[in-house]
Amino acid sequence: MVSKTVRFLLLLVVLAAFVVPAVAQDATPEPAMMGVSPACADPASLSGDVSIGVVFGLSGNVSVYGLPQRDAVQLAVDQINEAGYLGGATLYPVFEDSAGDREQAIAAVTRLVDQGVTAIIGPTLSSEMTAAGPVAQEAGVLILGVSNTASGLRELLGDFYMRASLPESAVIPGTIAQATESLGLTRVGVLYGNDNEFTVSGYEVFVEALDANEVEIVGEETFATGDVDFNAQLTNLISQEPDALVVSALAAEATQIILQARALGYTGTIIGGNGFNSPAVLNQTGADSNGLIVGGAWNYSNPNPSAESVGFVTAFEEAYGYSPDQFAAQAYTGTWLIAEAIRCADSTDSAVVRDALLNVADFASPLGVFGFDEAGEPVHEPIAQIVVDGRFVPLSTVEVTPEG
Ligand code: 1QQ
Repeated sequence: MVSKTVRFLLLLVVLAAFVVPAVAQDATPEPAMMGVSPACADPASLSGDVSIGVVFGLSGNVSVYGLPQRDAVQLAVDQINEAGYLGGATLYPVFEDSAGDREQAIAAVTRLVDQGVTAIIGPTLSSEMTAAGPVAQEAGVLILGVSNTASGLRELLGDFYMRASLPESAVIPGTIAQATESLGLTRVGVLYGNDNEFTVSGYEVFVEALDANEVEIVGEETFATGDVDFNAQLTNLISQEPDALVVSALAAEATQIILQARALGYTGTIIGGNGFNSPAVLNQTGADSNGLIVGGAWNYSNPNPSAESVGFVTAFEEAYGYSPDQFAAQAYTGTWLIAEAIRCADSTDSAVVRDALLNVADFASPLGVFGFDEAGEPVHEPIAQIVVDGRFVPLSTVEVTPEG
């Protein structure tokens, strides 16, 4: 005989079976941590510390990118080790500061290679990577860019170079097409830094994209890294009454260009390259950056974030008390990619890990579903963004007018 109480409990259990899934579906999705790849079993051969080098610009102007990158790598490492993702081994990051400087990047990568690290993440800038990448290539050590966006780096550096960061050539064409359509651009002025691999490459990609969209370039001006006065160049460009200013610059120069263009009375649209992608640029320019259009690999306000993006944001904010930016999302993803490759390789041999990384496909990440093409370049969806009230939001979610 089943007692009345037991029957009531059974009824509750049966009801719960129907009710719980319905509630779970309606609730905000649980923040997901990056998952174990079904492609690879638990690694059997790994043990002890698996060292990886991490080279970012942690001081000087470039630190607006490097500090969030460092925090993101540390968060990923903590999660990877907590999850026992490398089986019996612990991922051990060795951090180095390259300060945005080519020579310091070479010195940092040389130290890490000499220590026998399995892989290196960074350095931050394409200019640093162009200088330091050959050291890793020569030594046969996998070096993974997580913020390099200049074109052709793998062709230039060799097959131990890979990146988790979409090159500008994968981001800018869509941004220019979308901006051209929503703003009706026909004539623009172009300004770029002519002494840096990233700013020059970004400029070339902009020119090609503008050409493809039949937007006329009514003036071109240049500057050098470290310049602080852009009034002459901006005055020339603004006198042409362009529909937009298109700028390829790193954060320090980007900030001054925005402020000085507005001070000269320019109220039109500014379209920036990846260097503009830092919240620091927006904080330092305030209302002057409203209407700024920048393509990116990740956006905090994406209306349809992946579960991994939600999980990443939650964990990052909890750990550090500030919100992650695109550079943090890429560095976090890159660290998980390295862990995935070491796990799947079940080896700390850099060449074996490099081959495993090339094979990573359909990897669920905060950047979206991530993989590599035949050329070893990263593949995932980019996102065009516009600055509204001091924050980057997806351009597709905003009605824009030529005056921003
Ligand atoms: C590069 C970049 C910079 C903006 C990274 C911070 O894209 O140097 O390639």
